[in-house]
Formats: sequence, C-alpha cells, structure tokens
Amino acid sequence: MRVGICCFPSFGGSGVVASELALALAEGGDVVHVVSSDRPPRLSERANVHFHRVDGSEIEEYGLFDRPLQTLALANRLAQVAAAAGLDVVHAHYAAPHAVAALLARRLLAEGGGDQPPCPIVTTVHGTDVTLVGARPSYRDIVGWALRASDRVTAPSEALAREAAERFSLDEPVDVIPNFVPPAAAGRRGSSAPDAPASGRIVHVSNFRPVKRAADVVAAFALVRREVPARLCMVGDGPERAGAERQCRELGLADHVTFLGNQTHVEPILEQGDLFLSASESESFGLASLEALALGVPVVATRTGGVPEVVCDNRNGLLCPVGDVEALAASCVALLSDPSRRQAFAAHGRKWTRSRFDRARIVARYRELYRATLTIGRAAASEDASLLEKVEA
Ligand code: GMT
Repeated sequence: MRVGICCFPSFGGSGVVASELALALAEGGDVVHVVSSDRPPRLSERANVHFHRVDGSEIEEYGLFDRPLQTLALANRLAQVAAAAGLDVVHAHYAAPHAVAALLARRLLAEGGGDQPPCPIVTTVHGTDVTLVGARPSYRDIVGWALRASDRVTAPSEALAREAAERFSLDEPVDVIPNFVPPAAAGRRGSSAPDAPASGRIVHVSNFRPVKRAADVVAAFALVRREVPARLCMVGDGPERAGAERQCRELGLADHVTFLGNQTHVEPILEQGDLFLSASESESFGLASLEALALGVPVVATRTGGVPEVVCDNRNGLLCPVGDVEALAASCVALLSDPSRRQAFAAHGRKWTRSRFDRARIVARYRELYRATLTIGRAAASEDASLLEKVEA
C-alpha cells in the first residue's frame, strides 16, 4: 500500500509512534510518505520512506502574518503528495491539526476533479487532542468534526478511546490499537542487573510540560534520598525543565540529578536505570514506561488514563495516586531496596511487553485497518462537503 502519515516532528510519543510505524510499514513492503513541518527525530532514512517537509513560511515576509498558517500549508502539501504518490490511505496522528488538514486535502483533490479515488483517512488520537485541545471551546467543535469525518479513529488505550467517544459523541467505535515496543528497545537485553545491590538509579523521561508534574518527580526523589543513596536522570526538555533544575538546587540535590535534555535514542539511558519514574497528571498511554518495561526496568508511575493498561500494578511496576509524592517515593524506596522484587518485576515487564505490545502484530492491525478503509473512503469523501458546510455555517 501507499500510506501517507502526518504527525508532529516531536520527541514526544506521537512523533515516535508515527515514525516507528512508518519504518515498520516500509520494512513490510509498503511505501510510506511522511508529511510534517520537520523531520521527526526517530524517522531514520530507509528505502520506501519518503519525507515531505511542510514549509508555509513564505507568507511571513509579507508582514501581515506573524506565523505560518501551518494547517493550510499542511493540507496543501498533503494534497500534492497524495496526488503525486497516489496514496491509498492517509494516517493522521492527532485530530487537530492533522486530521483537519487531511480532510481539507481530500476536499481539495475532489474539487480538482482528478481521476484518483478519494483517499480514506485514519486518525489516531494520542491524548492531548482529546484531553487538552478538544476540551477548549476554541477547538472542541473542529476536533469533534475531524473525528466524526475520519473513516476510522484509533486510540492507543481503552481509557482514551472511551474518553474520545464520550467527549465527541462518536457514533462509530474507536479502535484500540496500543503503541508497540520500538525495535531499539525490543532488540536490547537491558543492561541493568536487577539482582545486583540497589544503586538507586532513577530515570525520568518527558517533555516537561505541566501535565508531567516534573516538580513531583523531584520532590519524590528528595524523599527517596533520605532512605537510599539514589541518583536521578531527567531526560527531555520543555517549559518546566528550568523550574525542576531550580528546585533541585534549592533542595540541595543538584549533585545527584542530571538533566540530559532531548535525546533521540532513550534506550541506552533507560536500560541503565534501576527504576523509571513518572508522575503525570494525565497520560493516554505512556510510551516511555513501555520502553522501560521492555528493557526490564520496573516502573513507578501515577495511576491515570491508559497507564494501568501498560504498567501492571504490583507485577512490573507500582502505581500511585496523582500528586501523592510520598507514595511515589515510598514505592521507589520499596523497589530499590528489594533486588529480588525488582528482578521479578523486570522479568514480568519484558515478558508482558513482548506479548502484549509486539511490533509485528500491532503493525499488522494497522494494515488491516487501512485495508478495511479502502472500500469506505469513496463514500466518506462525498460526505466531507456537507460536514464542512455544517461546520462553516
Ligand atoms: O505526553 C505528551 O505530552 C506527548 C504526547 C505526544 O503527542 O507525543 O504523548 C501522547 O501520545 C503518546 C503516544 O501515543 C502517549 O504515550 C502519551 O501518553 C500521550 N500523552 C498524554 O496523553 C499526555
């Protein structure tokens, strides 16, 4: 198949999932066209993967626009790519702006009167489009429209599928297709030695947005340090990083915490950890937790959204209430001071992720879904016009 994928070029989970999916599809013989404002960090070069940059900045020189009209530029580029490459299906990661742009592109092509059948659109919601963007009055209606007008909608967890269906009153079921373990994590054995004495290496990976509650990670770590001589490695970058660094200095922790910034490949860092710690307020899935478990690193995380579908409480990790810094710290201390429990958790995590989040099986599910949409794309495309008219009215 010829598959178009549009996604954010981010270090965050959705950019990683979209890129890893593109690579896996290409590996299986599909031709993939990734359309984004920049090359996603994990999208390595390989045969059958074509990258198309969306620019849109030409209008800035006119002076009237303070930024590119990204959604329009994306729709325009997507239509060009769909026509030139003869795409069979477009997979939009995030309802807004990607599914909206894909729907506009399809309309644009239909108006152009080409002889290519309309391209079906599969949209994957990743969390923020439902819980944040979709919750704001300025975006709610257009996100709901994009989801209803997509030929199929998928979510990485039951929790997010339920939330999307309820929030946007979706008539059609949302397919739950979990994220898969990237080959770089599946292919490593994990070098942490869970049966060795606890060295107390805790790893946190996030984009340091407020929803990640980086301050709770640092506060929990401060409590852990009272019991165990632990170290904390913070991976990623974002708005709360500077605050977390300041908090470490104020708590006298600066010598025990390393901030590494964004990293394209987190596996070598994760596998050096004895524990992965996440304090998120909301998390549709928790890709970094999945990668940690696959590497045999137990997880201490907050019980929110789709996290309990990834982390099995008391089997391969420990789940705590959001905001309960004491519980997070106590869970870290409990695991760091019990090597045999860590070892059992590590073994469970490896086995669980291999069976439940297997790449080949999950990529096959996307392929099946794409095939199923080929027959409905034409009908759906003719409905776009009336839906768009309703939204514009
Ligand atoms: O967590 C973020 O802020 C990044 C966001 C993204 O768009 O990359 O991640 C979302 O999608 C990931 C891949 O499906 C999930 O693993 C994350 O849990 C999800 N984040 C949230 O729901 C907050």
